[in-house]
Amino acid sequence: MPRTRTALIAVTAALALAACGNDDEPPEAADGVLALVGQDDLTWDVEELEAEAGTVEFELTCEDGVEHNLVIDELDEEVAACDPGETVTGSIELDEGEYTYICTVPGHEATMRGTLTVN
Ligand SMILES: [Cu+2]
Repeated sequence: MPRTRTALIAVTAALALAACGNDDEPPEAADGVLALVGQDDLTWDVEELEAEAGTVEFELTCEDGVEHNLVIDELDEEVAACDPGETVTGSIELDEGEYTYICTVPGHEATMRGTLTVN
């Protein structure tokens, strides 16, 4: 029954592709939530973010290899911290202004710096 086998392979390939597609897309920001990924090469996936003043919510994801945290440098306040492979959420009250978000895990800060503009 070569025909049946071909159909099965096609379905499996489609499923595999769908799974890959999800991994490759940047995380979608749900309503007003800023999604940020701490990558294994000690960089952020996004280095510029914008938010409205008030309660700013973050979704922080660590890639599989390294732990990270998210600190608003100007306020010296940690918003969230994730273990490898974990996604966590956190929020912070921010007034209008420009902030720098960093990871303070030793050795990360030099390359993990992004700018958050709050309007
Ligand atoms: Cu880090």
